[in-house]
Amino acid sequence: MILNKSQIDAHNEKGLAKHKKGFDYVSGIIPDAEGIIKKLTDFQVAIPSWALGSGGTRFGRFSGGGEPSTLEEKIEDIGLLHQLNRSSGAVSLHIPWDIPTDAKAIKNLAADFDLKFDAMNSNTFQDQKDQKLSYKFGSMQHVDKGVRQQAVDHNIEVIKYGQELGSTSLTVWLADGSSFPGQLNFRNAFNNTLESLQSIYSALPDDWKIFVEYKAFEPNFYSTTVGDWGQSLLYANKLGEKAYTLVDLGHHLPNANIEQIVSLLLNEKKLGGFHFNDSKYGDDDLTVGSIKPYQLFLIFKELVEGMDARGLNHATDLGWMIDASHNIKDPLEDLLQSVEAINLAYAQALLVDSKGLNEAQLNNDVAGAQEILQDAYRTDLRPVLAEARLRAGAALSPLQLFREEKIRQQLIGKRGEKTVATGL
Ligand code: RM4
Ligand code: MN
Ligand code: MN
Repeated sequence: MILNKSQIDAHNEKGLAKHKKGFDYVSGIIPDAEGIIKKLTDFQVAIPSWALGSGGTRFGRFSGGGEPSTLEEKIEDIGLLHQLNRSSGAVSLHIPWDIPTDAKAIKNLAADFDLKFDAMNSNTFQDQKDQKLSYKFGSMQHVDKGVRQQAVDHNIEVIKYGQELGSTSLTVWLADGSSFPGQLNFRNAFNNTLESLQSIYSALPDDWKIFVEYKAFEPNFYSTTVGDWGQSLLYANKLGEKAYTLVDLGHHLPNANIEQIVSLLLNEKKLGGFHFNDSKYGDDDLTVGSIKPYQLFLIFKELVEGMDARGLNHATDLGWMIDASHNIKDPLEDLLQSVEAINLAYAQALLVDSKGLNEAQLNNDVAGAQEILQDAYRTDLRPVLAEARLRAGAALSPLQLFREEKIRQQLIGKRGEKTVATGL
């Protein structure tokens, strides 16, 4: 599915007068709308190949129809998203859910849609059909060296796929841990995992990064071997300078101060990448910004401040990915909403009066500091986002255009009601 330029233009034409009023107003009251537009245009969020179909829970899965059943179709869907918002210019692949059997053809297809390949994701949390040894009791932590080696080999294979596609990072998320007290020797599990990660690290190409993702619980419910940012940071520090921590917003215990974690990881030069989603309870993988938009803004405020303090490029120096699951929404609509929420929080963070905030902090002006943050958060920057899209040739309202053009109905017509995408 691909839209014609004329379809986008017609949609934009219809909304232009109203948009212009909103944009003129907001660009008149904020200091640097042009600067924000420039940064938004550069900022791209990778779409995970495993999130283009309906997700599910262990109780059931309700397919919405028209789901992509091949990697090619998934890339087409991401291409469509990118056409609609010009902010989703990258793909993040999960192996073996999405093996690029003909890497050259896949790379060319992605390039046709102006898409790059972001971090590659390995999978040692499920047993595959023809797999020799089981991950039931873990992968890199396993008491059996053979299982650990199998997990290492898989990750090295994932790196190879990534090299063929032009990716430069590997994300490792482990389900390793234990479900009952006494099941595991914590120190041995940690040391086995470290040793396995070291073997992968030594196979990592020079220009690659490895991201160690942590998660508090699930599927194991008593302990997790990379359970929090402290453990991830331990691994990353021991591995070396190409190793970083990856923060997935849904992987903390309730009420964790994620913005503080982000700030300190940046300070330690160890924040590598991000998985965006939102949650009420645990790893809910809901639409970004749907539950705690203020928290998302506070996280971006720390990201912007921390990256600026170190002279990092916002768009390229960290890996930005969505990691969500769509159980009841149309996956493409859900992803459009997530990208919009990310861009909005980013723009709000760029608006923060950092000089004023610094002064307020130095003067212990607590109320003043809050005013500065909330002033940025409560300024409606949606017209600035829309203006950035308009200038980039995307849609003023991507979701509306998706509906106007009846894209899901067309996809169902093409692919059928019963297709099922690989992934969660
Ligand atoms: C995990 C974690 C990983 C993702 C898998 C599918 O909870 O978030 O990043 O690859 O789910
Ligand atoms: Mn994740
Ligand atoms: Mn997760």
